Amino acid sequence: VLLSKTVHIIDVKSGNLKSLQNAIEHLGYKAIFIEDGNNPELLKAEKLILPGVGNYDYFVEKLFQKNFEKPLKDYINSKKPIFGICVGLQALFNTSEESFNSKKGLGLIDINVSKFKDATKSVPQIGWNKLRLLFSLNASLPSSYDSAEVELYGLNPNYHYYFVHSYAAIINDQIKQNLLNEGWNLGITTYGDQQFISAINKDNLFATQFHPEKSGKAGLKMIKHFLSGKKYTSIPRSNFNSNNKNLKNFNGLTCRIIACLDVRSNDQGDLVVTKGDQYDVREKDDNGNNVRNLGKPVALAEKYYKQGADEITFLNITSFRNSPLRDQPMLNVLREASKTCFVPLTIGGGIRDYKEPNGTIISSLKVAELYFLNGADKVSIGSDAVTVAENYFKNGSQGSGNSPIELISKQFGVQAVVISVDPKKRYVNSPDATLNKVIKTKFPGPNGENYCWYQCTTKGGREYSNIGAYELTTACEALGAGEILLNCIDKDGSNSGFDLELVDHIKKSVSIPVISSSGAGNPQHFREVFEETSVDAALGAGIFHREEYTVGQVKEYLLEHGFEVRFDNG
Ligand code: 1PR
Repeated sequence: VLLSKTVHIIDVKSGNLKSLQNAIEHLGYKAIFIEDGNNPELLKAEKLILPGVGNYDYFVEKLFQKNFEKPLKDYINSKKPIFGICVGLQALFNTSEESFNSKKGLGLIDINVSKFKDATKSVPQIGWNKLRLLFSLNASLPSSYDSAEVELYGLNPNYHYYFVHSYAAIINDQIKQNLLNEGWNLGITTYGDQQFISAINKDNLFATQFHPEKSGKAGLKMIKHFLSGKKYTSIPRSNFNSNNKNLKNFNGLTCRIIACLDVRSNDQGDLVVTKGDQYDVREKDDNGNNVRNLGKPVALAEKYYKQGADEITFLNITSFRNSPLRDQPMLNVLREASKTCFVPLTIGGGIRDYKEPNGTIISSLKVAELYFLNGADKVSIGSDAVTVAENYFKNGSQGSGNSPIELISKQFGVQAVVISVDPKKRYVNSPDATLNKVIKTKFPGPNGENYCWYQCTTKGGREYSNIGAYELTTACEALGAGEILLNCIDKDGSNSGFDLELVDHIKKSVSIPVISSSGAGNPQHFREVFEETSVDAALGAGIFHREEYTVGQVKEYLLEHGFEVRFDNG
């Protein structure tokens, strides 16, 4: 492979780099990973990427421990191109509020990273947002260009990019002006009432806060322009005025639509996508003998990616029966899907500690790491989260420090830990009928009960816990979870719409994003949940598997009704 077709990537084992490698290979380049700054291979680099996923402290500490400081600074001074992603961008600045012991970054740009305020918006920011490009007066834009018509490394203000972070280089107009005066080109994104640096560039140095390798075609285009050194291009004519300012978005984010694949082995031992009604996945017309088979996981994931799914979730729904370390087929699914689906992938099912038959303990952290290495961006914890939350309350609202939620979020960042909740609605006559938080429901129970709570279940609804969904999500947020995937057993497969009361109830319990799941039967149901609750994303399974609607049709419908959605362009 020609050196010009080679990209060196700094790897400090902080999260999913598989997708970045896949994106680079998809564009016809070869990726070489460098795990130590002393590796002489680094001196050969002509194009370097500094990808940072996860926790700032962990990332920066590893960068220094692995002797990258000097070679990185030398590389930057040599004027060869370098591109930082996410925490890789943050590491260029002075320091971050995320750092418990005030670890310093590379200090190349005089800015500090701080945490988003969560009073009026979900934190982390997870989803698809846009950016405005501001060019420094020193930028040598081609003279025929008007700066309003210029793309920077293919970045286009009309496209959406995938963001996932709690911390950012939050700035005001003064800092912005100073940076422009110092010769920096900036991409600025607004999240709620705060604006932050989403892209920054001067000379050979370029970095983005969002993940281009997870931003569909728009992101691939950016990577391609960076790799081929195409710094300034004019915005394609067809993109002008496509920016409809009156669309409703959520603090800047589009309506995020997730396609979910429940995966399990069928009786023949093949891994299939299945779908139940109230979690029963057996065929109804053959006396429940066969697991419903709706297709192959990788092929379906790719199909939904092409339809414009903003994210794809795989739930390994029988994982509690075996060890995921030997669950190679599921790892294969991720590896293959991440080669063609350039949006975030979540994997759930079996993220917990295991005892192997020979007595060896395999930690949940190890299991999660294996999934990240194979292309997952987030892991979703179901049954184990319930046990962890029960212990948290027994312990006087204290974590043990060793739970999967705490361990995984500490190493890989809170944004990588999703809690999958499988609640069942329980009716009661009065608010004090249970110790759990109760709501007044508009839909009285079979005996006229006007109140209900949502009981947590484990093992795919097979076992019940004493705690409610509200209590579970509160505890998990406190322990370091970054997002809630809110299913509902009563609604699952019913095509009757999301349980809006449940969504509302859980949104009140946390400030991390909540994904509503279970019950989507038509595009109106998606509109309803975005209109009537402050949900952050909505997930559908059966509606897409049965081919009643495509993801694209759901988005078209939302757009027609005034909601901002992302289409895969670039
Ligand atoms: O407990 O950490 O091993 O994780 C197991 C995971 O598998 C959990 O996330 C749990 O929700 C899921 N799961 C377990 N059993 C089932 C089952 O169906 N028998 N599926 C199951 C959960 C719910 C959603 C579904 C939505 C939308 N399925 O994934 O996709 O309800 O469906 P719809 O749009 O068709 O209504 P652990």
